[in-house]
This record gives sequence, structure tokens and C-alpha cells, in this order.
Amino acid sequence: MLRDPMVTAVQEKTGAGKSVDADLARRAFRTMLLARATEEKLAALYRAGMIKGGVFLGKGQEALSTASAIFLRKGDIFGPLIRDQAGRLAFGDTVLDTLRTYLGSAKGPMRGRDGNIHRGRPKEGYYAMISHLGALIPVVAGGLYARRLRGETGVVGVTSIGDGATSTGAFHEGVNLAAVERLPLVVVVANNQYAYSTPNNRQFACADLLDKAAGYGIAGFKCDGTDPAACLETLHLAVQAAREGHGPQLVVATLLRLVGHGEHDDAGYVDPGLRKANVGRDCLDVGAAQLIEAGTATAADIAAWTKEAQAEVEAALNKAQREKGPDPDTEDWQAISTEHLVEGQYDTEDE
Ligand SMILES: Cc1ncc(C[n+]2csc(CCOP(=O)(O)OP(=O)(O)O)c2C)c(N)n1
Repeated sequence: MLRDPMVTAVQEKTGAGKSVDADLARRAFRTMLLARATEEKLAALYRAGMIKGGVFLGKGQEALSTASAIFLRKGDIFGPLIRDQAGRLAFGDTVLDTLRTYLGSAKGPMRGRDGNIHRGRPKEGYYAMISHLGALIPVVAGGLYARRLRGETGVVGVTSIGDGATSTGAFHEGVNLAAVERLPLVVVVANNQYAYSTPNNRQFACADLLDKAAGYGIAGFKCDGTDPAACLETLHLAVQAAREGHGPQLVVATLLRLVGHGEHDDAGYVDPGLRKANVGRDCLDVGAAQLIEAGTATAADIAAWTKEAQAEVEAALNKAQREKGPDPDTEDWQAISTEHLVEGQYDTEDE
């Protein structure tokens, strides 16, 4: 039996397109600012010894991360990675729930029971991250397959990974399954040049990570991950293509992680030349210049938004810090708050 021909298109987006309007560009930039303000506070809390466990940040990846989730709607799935604070906020997570989780408040979505990066609200399509190395690809693919079996159409799932995760079995199995089933999955690869301390030339041997799309028979896009307009343009097209039935889409964005792998890591292995190159630009600086040049915002607007973002973080911190952690004597030990679970999934009433 002959296979159906797959639509395979590899495109490079520059951000020059017109599909992203001024309101969306402003909303995306404000999400990036809020993510940066949240993460700056998390880094300070970590250094002050107020957070248990690791803290992994996405500085430099806010443009791509925001774009990954901003086109999603109710009913869609978002499976974030450790560097996706911005995407989480774009998908509807709040700064308050973020801080609650990091500080172990029982009022957070994980009820103070789980590591900060593993938070989610499965019932709302906001999946809790498993491992860093592509483990959510098969899970999001499975969620999309379940929606298909239930007859739900027009939904999209987005999950993101790093360059290192493109070499794992989970990536291969998940992307291959999605390709064969033509699932509406968008896999966003943030090629931030290093998988922890492993540089690209020790991680993969293909000329470009986007070459992998052809290997699986799926479509792909690439863009400059330091350029917010290009990220929005690219993700708009990729999400739309998946939603319209064109199967999985691989998006590869090039950028540089502007912090260590985690706050415990000084990133001393990063080639200083990369920091000075285009790839080492801060997407917040690029985004501010783009908004000002397009007349979409003024420097005064941006300064005011930055202050508002910082004030929102302070207010959330004041609240979360006053909340109690879980009480081991009275808790029922479910990891996720029952109100956020998939209906019936952990319903213990009948047991
Ligand atoms: C299955 C699994 N293998 C190894 C690790 C250890 N580990 C955590 S992050 C990481 C590197 C990830 O690099 P990349 O995928 O490029 O993402 P980045 O951190 O650059 O965003 C490794 C090896 C892990 N968490 N899970």
C-alpha cells in the first residue's frame, strides 16, 4: 500500500510578514517582560536560600517561548520545558501560582508537593513537565491522539525542547508517532547552542537541526530566536498549519541561553564569541527596538510596563510568602490539586 504524500515545507521566517498585529506584538512583549521580572526574582530568592531544589531559567528565550504559546486556545495543549516561564504565562499561568510553587505554598497547583518546574494543570491542557529531554513529546502526541479519538477537531499541541533533546529516543519515538498519525503537534526546538555544557558540534552531526524534519516527513520552519517579530511570525504559521490539518511541524529557533543551565551553573564553558555575536542578543532589547521603530510603543511605555511587571511580581511574592506549606498529617498526598486533574483520572471516591 502506498503512503499518503506528506506536505513537507521548510521555511525560514524573518519577521517581515504582516500576520501579527500591533496588539499581539504588545501583548507578547509584555509577557516577555513579566517572565523576565519573575525569573529575576526567582534567581534572587534562590541566592537567598529561599527556594528548595534547583532553579532553571529561560533568560534569552522569552521571545520564542512567548510565541510558542500565545497562539494557543482553550482545548489546545501546551507542554512547556524548564525555560518556558514566558510560554507558561502566555498560556494562562499566573505569577502568583509560579511563586507559590517555587516557595512550596499548599495553595499552588502542585500543593507544595512537587519540584517547581513540574507544575501544570492537566485539566486545562497545561501539562506538567516530566524530564527535560523530550519526554513530553510522546505525552503531548498522546493527548492529541486522545482528542482525535473523542472526535475533537481543530486542536493543536505545542511542546518545546532544547537542541540536546533532539538526540534522544523520546524525541524520535514521539515525533515519528506524530508524523505517522499526522497529529497536530508543533515541536519547538530552542537551539541555545549548548545542552548543559555540550556544544552543538558534540550533539548532532547534521548541518542544520531542521534537516531532521525531512527525515520524519514533516514540515519545518526556522527562525532567529532572538527576534521577537520573527518568532511570532513563525509560530503563527506553524500553529495554523498544524490546526488546519497539515500534520506535525518542527520549529527550530537559534539563540543563546543568557544564563547558566541552572542558577547553580556559571556557564563558564560558553564561547565568549557567541555572547558578542547576533545569536547572543537579548530578545528583550531586540523587541523593545522593534516596537519603538514600528511606532507600536514608546520608550516611556516600555519603562512603565517594566515597572508594572516588577510590581506584579512583588505583590505575588508578598502573598505567596505568607501562605503555608502542606501539612503532612492532614494531606491526602495526591501530587496535583484535584481541581486541576483530568476529570476522573485520580478520582478516589469509588475506591
Ligand atoms: C532523560 C534525561 N537524561 C538526562 C538528563 C540530564 N539533563 C538535564 S538537562 C540536560 C541537557 C539538556 O539540554 P537541551 O536539551 O539542549 O536543553 P537546554 O537545557 O539547553 O534548554 C541533561 C543532559 C535528564 N534530565 N533527563
